[in-house]
Amino acid sequence: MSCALAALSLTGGAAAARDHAGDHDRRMGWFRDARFGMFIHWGLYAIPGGRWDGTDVPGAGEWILNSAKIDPAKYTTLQQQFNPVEFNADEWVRIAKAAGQRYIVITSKHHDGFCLWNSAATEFDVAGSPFKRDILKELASACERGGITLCFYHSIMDWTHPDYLPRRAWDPRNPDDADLDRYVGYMKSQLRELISGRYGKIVILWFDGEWEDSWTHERGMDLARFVRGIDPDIIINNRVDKGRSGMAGLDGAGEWAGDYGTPEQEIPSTGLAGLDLETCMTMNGTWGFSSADENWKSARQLVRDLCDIASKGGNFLLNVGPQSDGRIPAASIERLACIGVWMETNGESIYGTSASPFRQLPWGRCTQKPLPGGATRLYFHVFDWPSATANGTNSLSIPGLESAVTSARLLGATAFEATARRVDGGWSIAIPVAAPDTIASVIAVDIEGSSKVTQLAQEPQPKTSTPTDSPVSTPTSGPP
Ligand code: H79
Repeated sequence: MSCALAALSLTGGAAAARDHAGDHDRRMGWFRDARFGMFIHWGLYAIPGGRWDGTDVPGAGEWILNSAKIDPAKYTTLQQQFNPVEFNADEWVRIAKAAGQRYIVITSKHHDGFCLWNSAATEFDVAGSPFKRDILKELASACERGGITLCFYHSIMDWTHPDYLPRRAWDPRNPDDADLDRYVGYMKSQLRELISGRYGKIVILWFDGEWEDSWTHERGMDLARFVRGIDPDIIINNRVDKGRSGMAGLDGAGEWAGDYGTPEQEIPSTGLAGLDLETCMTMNGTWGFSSADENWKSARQLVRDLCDIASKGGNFLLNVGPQSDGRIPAASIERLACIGVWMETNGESIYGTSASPFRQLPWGRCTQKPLPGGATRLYFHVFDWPSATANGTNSLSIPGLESAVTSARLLGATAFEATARRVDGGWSIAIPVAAPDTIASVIAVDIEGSSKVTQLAQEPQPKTSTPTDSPVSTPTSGPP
């Protein structure tokens, strides 16, 4: 297995939402601890896998109905081909756990309207396919067995439902018969099926496809209220409402429904005080399976993205797009396994941490965690390991750290004793000549009290890419 493949760096605007309805901090405690999850985009679109009528449709995975301007009546016939005989929910859960992921967010329904569970409200579901099995039920059982938290992505936009509006421009159905209020009733009855206990406790409802004009702030507020009426503890992302601006997904100023912001394919340049966020990202360029898309990010870059996001106080929701036979692509499994090896040693620098107190560090990132008795542990993620001196010693300088260091330790390298000394303008930590981990070596530094840093906290940081990373363009998904 190779862990040093091509890389991608992403930085961008911040994203968030304010919703302190009910007990926001209590329901977000789990989220802030979890930090790393698996996104799963799976549905009928895995069958064409980005190809339609014999040609690759650029950028198309889960968006193929839209990208290739397919008549919904034709698209829905894919249901009769849906038979993923290799689907094994326990295997998916094993892959997520081995990567160090604490939760799964799976598409109960994407924009195409196809439902991965046996829904009483529609025939356009897995029960009406040759496969018949309730995928969400099997995944819920596997998650329970494996100790993984299950969450659902549910699209507001629906390209095939007879009552959803607006229709795609090429959709030949007469829109006069459609009734959006009736569609909302349909969606609510489906959400009730999904979050009333049949699939265990669903921790996050992840809405999407809210940006069309037909979806209003009032509808968003009403839907959030409806969901909380069924489960007051459920976490809801900001896309239930209109409170995002573009892919950065933030309008921190407004009073929008939703517990957290959802930057898509972006890592905010800073964290935002009081606003939770979760960056969702693909490993190649598409969310749904695409046979032609080999533009994979390296495991190294993905680990660094995880560190970068954690240093902003956010979660990382990393996507897989299973194939039409039910298997997660081998390239994704490989990368997740590499990340898992890194997490095995260094996971404590990610889980349950909060944002960096440093405005910028020249060689990497930082997270922090309170220790009992009021002390603090800082975790330094060193991407660019310093060069050793001619006499064979090496040191890492931590500019701006004013707090008194009480101990320093290299994660995964028990033989080496890291020592710290105060220097002008910060601290210097004695470190080994060679980096213990070529992806990111982590140094845990305990300090007295809470962190005191002379730089201002949380201002823009440089990109995460290093000279050896080959630049690739930011992947986007969706309408061309
Ligand atoms: O499910 C995956 C994608 O299929 C879905 N979100 C991820 C998690 C997605 N839906 N749409 N897109 C991605 C791209 C949409 C982009 C735009 Fe827009 C819609 C551009 C203009 C309207 C986003 C929303 C930016 C501005 C408003």
